[in-house]
Amino acid sequence: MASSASRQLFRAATRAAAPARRGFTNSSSSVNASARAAFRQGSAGAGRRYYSSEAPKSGGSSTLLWVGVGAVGVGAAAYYLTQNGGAAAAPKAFKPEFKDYQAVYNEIAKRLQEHDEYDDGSYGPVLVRLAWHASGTYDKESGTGGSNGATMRFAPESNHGANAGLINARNFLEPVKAKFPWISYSDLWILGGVCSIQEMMGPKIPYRAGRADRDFNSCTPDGRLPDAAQGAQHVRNIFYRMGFNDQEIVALAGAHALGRCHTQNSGFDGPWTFSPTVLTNDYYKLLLGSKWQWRKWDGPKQYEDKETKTLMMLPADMAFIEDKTFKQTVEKYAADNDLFFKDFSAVIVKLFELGVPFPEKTETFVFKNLDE
Ligand code: HIF
Repeated sequence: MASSASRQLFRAATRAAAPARRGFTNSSSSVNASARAAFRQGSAGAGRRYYSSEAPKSGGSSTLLWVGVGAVGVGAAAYYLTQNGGAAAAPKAFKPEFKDYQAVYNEIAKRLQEHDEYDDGSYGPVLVRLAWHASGTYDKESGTGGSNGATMRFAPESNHGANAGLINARNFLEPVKAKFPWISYSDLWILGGVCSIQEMMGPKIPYRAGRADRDFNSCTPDGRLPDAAQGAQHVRNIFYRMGFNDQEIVALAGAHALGRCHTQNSGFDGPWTFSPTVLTNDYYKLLLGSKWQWRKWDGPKQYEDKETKTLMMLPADMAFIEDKTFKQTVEKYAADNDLFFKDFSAVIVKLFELGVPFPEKTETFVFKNLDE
């Protein structure tokens, strides 16, 4: 099948990219070259340019479904308490420790490996997007939104256009929630993002637990997440509202090295890099180093790279080189992957913790990767 051939080639490209990243210097052009070769071969052979995506297994999530799942969660927690003391003994509150969160991390990482049939061979990118969309609703003025609540389980937030396709990520994490019912959905979704970044060869992402789930009354209004069709001013408005500065916005943007756009979700189509399941600074390198032109198609306005026509940029991505201030930071990260990793780790932690009222002295965990 065309789609599975292209997926396998992506995985080959991913493997080719992996060792080079470990001993990273300042250039991964050889990585790019081999990944590009594999990718091109795939496109030619497959007769389609780039898709590996399948239609999502089920459509939008309904409130009912998620309320149902929530009830299962509560039931499981009750079961857990019964098994661990029961009603007769004074119920001892279960206080999860580092090892318990590491066990959840390991379970997610194992599932990532087992379910490599999805998209380009990994649920990682869509899990990162879930963690970001859960967090990116934050408004620093009102203190509303953010990752504390996991309100995307409910309509109307689950049906917001920007969240299309994230049902795949939420469903992927359901068996993990069932196995570890003590973890809140809000902590689990962020842990899913942390685990995915680390397992996709990104930097360590320090993690703090303590988010509490909320009900649909805390759903944020539509329109808090960025509109990909707009430019620098819009991107600034959205991220300034969360409390980020220009350097931090550009450091975050490197996450678009991961994953792809899907016509069935956003209307846009294609990946940003040749190795969409490995985090590198390739997003910045390609943004600066490739020639970009409008794609001629009957979809929304997006760019394609002139050379291979297999990669894409959104109008909002292009803002990072159209705007002079943004562009200077893009140049820094394109030249130095270690600097990108350092700044990316710091800023994604900030994003994932927006609006979470951690008690003082909340412990910070740094998880071991599955292969460590
Ligand atoms: Fe994305 N992003 N994002 N994004 N994003 C998409 C996919 C991913 C924007 C738009 C889109 C960030 C910022 C912005 C990821 C991670 C991050 C898609 C495609 C769109 C349209 C969805 C689909 O069709 O399935 C815009 C306009 C942003 C402001 C510049 C963050 C910095 C880059 C904050 C970020 O971390 C990831 C990962 C994906 C891939 C998801 C997938 O399913 O593969």
